[in-house]
Amino acid sequence: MLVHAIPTNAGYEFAAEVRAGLTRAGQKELPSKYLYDDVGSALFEVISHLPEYGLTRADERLLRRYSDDIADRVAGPVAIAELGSGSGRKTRWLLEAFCRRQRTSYYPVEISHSALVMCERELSDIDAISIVGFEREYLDGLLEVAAYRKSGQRLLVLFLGSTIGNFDRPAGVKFLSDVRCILQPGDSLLLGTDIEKSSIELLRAYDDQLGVTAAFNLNLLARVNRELGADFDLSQFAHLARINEEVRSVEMHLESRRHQAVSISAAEVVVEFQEGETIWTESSHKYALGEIYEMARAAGFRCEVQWVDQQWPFAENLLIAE
Ligand code: AVI
Repeated sequence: MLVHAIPTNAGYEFAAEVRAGLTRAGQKELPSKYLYDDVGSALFEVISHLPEYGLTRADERLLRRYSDDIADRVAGPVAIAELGSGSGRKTRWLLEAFCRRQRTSYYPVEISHSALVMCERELSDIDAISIVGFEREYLDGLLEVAAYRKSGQRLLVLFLGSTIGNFDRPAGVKFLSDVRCILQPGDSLLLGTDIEKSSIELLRAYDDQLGVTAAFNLNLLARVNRELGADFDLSQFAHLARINEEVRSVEMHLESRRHQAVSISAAEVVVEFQEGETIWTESSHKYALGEIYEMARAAGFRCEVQWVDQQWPFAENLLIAE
């Protein structure tokens, strides 16, 4: 696979965002995108197999069951761009369905180099596929994919796994609008969304018995230690999952077990934590089925079909650019 990578000053950006998030007045926070270094991505892969966390399996079930239906609806020559492909495992069904119909170009867009490598290993045996990976942020990668489009070719964008839920609602609609601006009328977006469920189910899913989600969350502090020379004592922070009824999300936090100060060398800062104070690390918003039609409309799409999993309420939504 050809991988387009660009040198970035990622280390500098990470330090700046950590400093800004931990020194802001009020709720301290760290951006959830930093949960996914190699260790975090591997832990997320384990989460996707946990009995308590049905989201990824629901996504996969829908893609397996409806991939032919999706491929029939997005007819004609098509290039497929996937934003945040991960290992590519769940995309296989869909790509096989498209490749049974015609030769298909697949462009995974990922900030993680190792995920792109895994993705190619997982999918390159499919007949009639060509894979070109973009090691980029989502919208930068999509812009480049759009520049590769051949005349008469449709673009299908995949944004699966309810990653949209990790944006707050206004930012989610803004992101969909930004995607829409890069597309042409008639192009499509397959959007995976996790549907609202009980607080009990959500707390179980985001605070599993084995402690894998806790490790996934705590790894963010371990990463700051590794990459920014910080001295977080991981045993002095606890994983916390909490429901935010107002915005219909489940939040992950890291709670300081005592009053303590942490030095972060590359960010040139010492941060003080009170006992019980938390760092907010992620929100996963959950959606009502009808709401997705409204979000689509607000972003310049029309929601043509919605496929819903019965075992774990989750929807695959096919949006068409208007
Ligand atoms: C990637 N994302 C959709 C997951 C979610 O459910 O919000 C990340 C995750 N966080 C904790 N468990 C899984």
